[in-house]
Amino acid sequence: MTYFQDIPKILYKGPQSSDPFTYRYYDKSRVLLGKTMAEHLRWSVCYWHSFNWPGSDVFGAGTFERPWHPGQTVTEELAEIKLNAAFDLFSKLDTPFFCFHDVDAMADFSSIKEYTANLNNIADKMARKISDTGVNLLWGTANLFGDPRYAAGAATNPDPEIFAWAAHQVRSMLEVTHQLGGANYVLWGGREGYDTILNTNLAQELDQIGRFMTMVVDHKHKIGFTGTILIEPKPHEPTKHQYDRDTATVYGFLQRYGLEQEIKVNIEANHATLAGNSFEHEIATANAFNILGSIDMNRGDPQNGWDTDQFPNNVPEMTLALYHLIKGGGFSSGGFNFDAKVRRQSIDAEDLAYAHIGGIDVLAKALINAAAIIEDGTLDSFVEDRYSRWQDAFGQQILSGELSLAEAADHSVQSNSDPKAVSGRQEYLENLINRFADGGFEGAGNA
Ligand code: XLS
Ligand code: NI
Ligand code: NI
Repeated sequence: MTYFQDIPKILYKGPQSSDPFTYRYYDKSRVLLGKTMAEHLRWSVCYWHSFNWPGSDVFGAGTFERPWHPGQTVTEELAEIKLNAAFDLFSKLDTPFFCFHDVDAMADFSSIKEYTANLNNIADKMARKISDTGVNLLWGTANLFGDPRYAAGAATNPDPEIFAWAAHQVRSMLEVTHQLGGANYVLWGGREGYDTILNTNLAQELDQIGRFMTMVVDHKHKIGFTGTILIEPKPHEPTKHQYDRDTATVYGFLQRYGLEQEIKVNIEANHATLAGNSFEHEIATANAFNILGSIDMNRGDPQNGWDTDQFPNNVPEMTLALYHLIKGGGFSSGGFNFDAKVRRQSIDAEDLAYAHIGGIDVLAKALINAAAIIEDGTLDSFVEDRYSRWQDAFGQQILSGELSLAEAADHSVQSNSDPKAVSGRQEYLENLINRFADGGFEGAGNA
C-alpha cells in the first residue's frame, strides 16, 4: 500500500485518448529529428514541490495530507516513507529523472554532524531506489535559503562562518550527487542578493560568491564529478535583488571570475518572465553564449508578479522554446525538470499525476511542432537569408577585425551606396508558426 496506489502506470495512448491517466503526445520512443522523445526531453520530477511543500501559503497552513509530513519533525522513518512514495510516483509516470535538495529527502537535524549522518543515510537508501527503478538523478542541490542562518545570504553572507556552513552543505551534496550518478549539480542563489543597499557592500559580496563558485568547481574536479555545474538565474524573490538576475547577467559574472568554461545555466521559465524576459529569449541567450545547461520547467501567471511555479500548459509558447532549444543542439547533461507545483486546492494524490501528465504532454506536443518547423525549413532559411550579406567579402572583413571604423565608413562613401530598409515580415512569420503551433499564437513570441 502506498500513497499512489490508485494511480495506474501512465502509458501513451495517442491524441484521441480521453482517459486522464494516459499520455496523449508523450510517446517516449517516438523518434523526431534522429532522437527519441525521451532523449530530447530528459524530463524530471522534483522532490520539493511534490513531496515537501505542504500546500501552505502566506495566509494559511498546509492543505495536503501526505502521510510523510504530519506537521512534525521528519524522522528517518518518515523520510523513508516519503522516499518510497516518491519513487512510486516516478515509476508510475515513467519519468527518467528526479531532482532534490539535501533537506528535501533527509531526516531533520540539529547539528552539523547530524546533518552529515542523516544525508548519507538517505543517500544510501536512495542509491538502492535508483538501481531498483532505473529512475536517475538529473541534478542535486543544497538548500542554502531555508534555514534562518541564511537570512543574509550563504556565500554572500557578511559572516564567513556562515559561508563555511554553505561550503559544508554544498560539498556534501556535490559528493552525494556524484555518488548517486547525478548528471548535473545546481546552485540557485536563493538569498545571494540583498534586501536593502543601505547595509550591503555589493562589490564585497560579489567577490565572495565568485570565490565560492571557484571553490565548488575545484572540488568537482577533485572528486572526479563529470556532471555539469549550473547556476539558476532569478531576478528577485526572496531577496529584492538577486545577483544572478538573468542569463546575460550570469554570463558577465562567470567571465569576471573566469568560470565561463566551467558553469552553465539552469533556466527557469517563471524566473525568465519575472526578469522581464521571455522564456525563449533566455534559451536563445544561453545558446548564444554556449552556456545552456538545463531547464526548470514551469510557468508564471501574467497577473501575478511572483514565482507561481505552475505547470506549463501553453503549447504555442512552448513550441518556440523547444524550437530554440533544438536549434541550439538540445540538451546534453541537462533536461526539463518540472520545478512546478499543484495548486493549494489540488489536495489529492491524483492531482500530482494530472499535473505531470499535462506538463510532459505539453512539452511533447511542442517538441512535435518544433520538429515540424525545423523539417519544413522556411523559418530557418528566412533567418539565414536575412543575414546572408554578412557572408559577402565586406561583411566578413568587418567581422574578422580587418577594418577600422574609418575604413568601414569610407566603404559607403566609395561605393556611394544607398541601402534601403527591408521588411522584417513579422506577421508573415507569426502566421507561418501558427500553421505548426496549434492553439493560436497569443502569448507566444514577443509577448
Ligand atoms: C526557486 C528555485 C528553486 C531551485 C532549486 O525559485 O526555482 O526551486 O530550482 O533550489
Ligand atoms: Ni528552479
Ligand atoms: Ni523558481
